[in-house]
Amino acid sequence: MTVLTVPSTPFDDQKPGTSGLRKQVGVFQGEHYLENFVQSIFDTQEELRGGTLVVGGDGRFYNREAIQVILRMAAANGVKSCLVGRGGILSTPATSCVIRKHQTQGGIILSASHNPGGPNGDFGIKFNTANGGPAPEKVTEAIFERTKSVDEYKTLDTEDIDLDTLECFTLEEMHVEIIDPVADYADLMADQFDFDAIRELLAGGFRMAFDAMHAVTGPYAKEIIENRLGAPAGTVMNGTPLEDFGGGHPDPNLAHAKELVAKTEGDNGLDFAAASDGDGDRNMILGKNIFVTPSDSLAILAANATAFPAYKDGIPGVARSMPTSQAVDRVAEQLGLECFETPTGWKFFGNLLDAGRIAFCGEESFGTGSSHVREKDGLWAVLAWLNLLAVRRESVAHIAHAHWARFGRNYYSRHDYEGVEKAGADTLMNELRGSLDDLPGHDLGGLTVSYADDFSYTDPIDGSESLNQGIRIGFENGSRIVFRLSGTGTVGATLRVYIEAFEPDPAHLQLETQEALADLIVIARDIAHIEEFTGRTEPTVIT
Ligand code: VG1
Ligand code: CO
Repeated sequence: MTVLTVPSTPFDDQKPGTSGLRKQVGVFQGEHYLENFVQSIFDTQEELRGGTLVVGGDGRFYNREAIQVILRMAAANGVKSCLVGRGGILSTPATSCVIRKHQTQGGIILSASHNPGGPNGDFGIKFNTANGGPAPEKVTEAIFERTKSVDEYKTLDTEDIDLDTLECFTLEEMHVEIIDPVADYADLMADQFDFDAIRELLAGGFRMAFDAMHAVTGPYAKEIIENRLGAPAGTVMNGTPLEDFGGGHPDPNLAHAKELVAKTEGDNGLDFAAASDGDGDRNMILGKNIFVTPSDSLAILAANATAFPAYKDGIPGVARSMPTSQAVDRVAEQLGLECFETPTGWKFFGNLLDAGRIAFCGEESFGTGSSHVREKDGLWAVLAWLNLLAVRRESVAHIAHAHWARFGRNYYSRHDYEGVEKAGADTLMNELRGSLDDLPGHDLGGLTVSYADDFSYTDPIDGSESLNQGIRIGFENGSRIVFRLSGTGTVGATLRVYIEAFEPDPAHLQLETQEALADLIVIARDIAHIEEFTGRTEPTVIT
């Protein structure tokens, strides 16, 4: 084998964030940028030598070029075989599924998830370990350390391979198999849920839509929802993955999936609608005239776990990321389940899932999942809701209202201040951090602070510690405000403010969310001096 060793210079900005390394496309197109990061993966993940690697992405601009680069480098670095999604396509949860099913040594996912794509958009790369999950912090730190000194990379001088036919190739000594990106994942979904019951529901006049947002879930949703479950053709909207996601933000929320939301409104609104993001790991759940917050969705699915064939005997426990509302905590308490609060990012659920301590977990950022894979899974959540609706034969609104009546309601909203100046955002967080010690016992806007801290987490399985994961201010009445800076953006800084109020009174379960949270929103703005440090009077996006 003729391996080329190409000299390069290390970059100082290749630290993975909440979910992999994300940069504007132009940065990744820069000479040796992608190569240095990939070489750092091979240099630190020794089991890949002689092992099998899964490679795929969300189909965004630069996906195909990056895959060719990675395949050549994999061969030159002694990887024995690669499984590659046809057309370079593999959703994030499908990658996790393929790694686990074929027991590979890991996978590389090319995606910047919900960030816009296209030549002027973002690109990203992420390494998943043999359990199918995002690399834990000790792995991403080792990769980052290596990027600081890597000064050459190994590759081959070979032609591009054809990514579009289901065939096997060899790249020098490495075996490459182009696989159907959908088949293994669709089979896994059929094992998890009662497809017969869902088929019956869909055949009985139930009206739904799924918006793939021109991103990766189109082929998955068409195969599962239309072909296997029999929904009418056209149920899947925007179902062809495009390199620029049709110019939109492939982010399923009330701000970016307006067309879909409109279909659920009014007397003739659809019974059910859902959407997923760029790489297929997020989900948004809507019913007729109702939006189910991701935090509520997690709580409702956890409370109904035995409705799903894969969990008919119940679940051991649940977990949520710290800023996610405490709705699921109430379910865990009533049902006697273990409940964990982890830092933001799916990588923190991996150990708990592997150890069998939890089966369901979720994040407020439209992420929900279970132990069937080690990533959050958009279509899994959509199918879980369909399964639940098929079993209960009640509307989405009825299920949500009944849930609140039983467990109380956690009103919840996230306010994002996107693209603010980094220095101002850092000062805001530092000032706030500095004021925490004095807050407990104090009155803020008529509410008494019960605790104020900068969240830190010790993994209960391997003892690893993660500090500075976001500022929490909790009040005696159960309300909570959380502040943190995004770790996925590529321009400036994004301040996220998470606001939550608990309401047990059955007479107050139907308020409008922003109204129910109005007092807390003012407290949050004042205590953090948001206008002073960001120059903004209003958030960019409210979800
Ligand atoms: C955001 C979300 C976080 C999620 C992460 C990756 O991170 O808040 O909950 O795990 O995106 O999701 P941040 O650091 O920007 O708040 V995805 O679908 O972009 O892979
Ligand atoms: Co995503």
